[in-house]
Amino acid sequence: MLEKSKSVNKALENAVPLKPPLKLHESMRYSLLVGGKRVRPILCIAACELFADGRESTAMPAACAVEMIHTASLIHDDLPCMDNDDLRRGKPTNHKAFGENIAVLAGDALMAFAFEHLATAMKGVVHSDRNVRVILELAKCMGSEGLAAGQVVDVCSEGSSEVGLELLEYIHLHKTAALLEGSVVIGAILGGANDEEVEKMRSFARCIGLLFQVVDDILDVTKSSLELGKTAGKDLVAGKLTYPKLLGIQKSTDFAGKLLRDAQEMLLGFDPVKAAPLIALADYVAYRDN
Ligand code: GRG
Repeated sequence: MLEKSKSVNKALENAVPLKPPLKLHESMRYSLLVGGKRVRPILCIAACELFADGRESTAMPAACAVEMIHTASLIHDDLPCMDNDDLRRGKPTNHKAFGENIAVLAGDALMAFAFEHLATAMKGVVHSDRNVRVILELAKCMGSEGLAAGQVVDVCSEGSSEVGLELLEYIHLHKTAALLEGSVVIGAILGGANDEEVEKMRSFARCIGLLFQVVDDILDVTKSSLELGKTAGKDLVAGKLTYPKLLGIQKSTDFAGKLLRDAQEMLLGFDPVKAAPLIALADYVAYRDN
C-alpha cells in the first residue's frame, strides 16, 4: 500500500499543477495532496492488476480521478451547510483555510477535472468503449444514485428517530460504498474483465464499501478525537445514526467480520497470487485503526 500510495501521490501532484487562478489551484491541491490513505486509487489499481491487461500505468489516470472525486466530496462534506467540520486529516478543513466560497469552487473544479484528466490521459491508452464504460461508472457512483443520494438521505434523516437498519445501510451503501465500488469496477474494466468478472468485482467492492463504513462507525466510538482528526464522537453527539448505535459494538464487529468473509469469498475464483493484494486490502479495511 505504501508503494502504491507513493505512486498515486506523485501522479496526483503532476496532474494538478499550481497555475492561475492561483487561489483555486492552491485550494484544490491543499485538500488533494495532503494526507489521505489513498484506499480508493489503490483498490482501483489492484483491481486492474487482477486481469490480463492490467498494469498500474493503465489504471493510474482513473485512480487519480477517483481520488479527486473523493477529495471533492470531503471538501463539500465538511462545509458549514453539511457537517461543519473544522479539521480534516489533522489539518484545517478547506473552507477554514480558504473560505467557504473558494472551498465550494475547489470541490466543483476537482469534480470537473477528474473527468478532464480521464479523457486526456486515457486517450489512445485503452479502447474508447472501455473509456466510456469507465466514465459512466464514475459519473453514476457520485451522482443522484451514489454519493449525492447517500448524503441527501443522511442529511434529511439527521435527528430522526425513524431511522432503522435498512435506511442506515442505504446511506452507507451510497455515501461511502458507491465510490469504493466505482473504484474497483473501473479498475476491473480497465484491466479487461468480462461482464461476469466485473459483476463479481462489484459484489466484492460492495462488501468492502459497507465494511469500510461499519469500521468507520466503530472507530468513531473507540478512537480518541485527536487520532481521528475530528471532533470527539461528533457523530454520536450530533444524533447521527451509526451501526454501533443501532446494533451495539459487538454485533457491529460481528457484522464487519461477515462482510470481510463475504468479500474474500467473491475473490475465490481468481488467480490467488494476483488476488492477494485485494485480499490484503480487504483485511486492511477491516483491521485499520484510522
Ligand atoms: C459528488 C463530490 C460529490 C459530493 C456529493 C458531500 C457529498 C455529496 C457526499 C459526502 C460523501 C462522504 C464524505 C462520505 C464519507 C466517506 C468516508 C468514509 C470518508 C473517509 O474516507 P477515508 O477514511 O479518508 O478513506 P482519507 O482521508 O483517508 O482519504
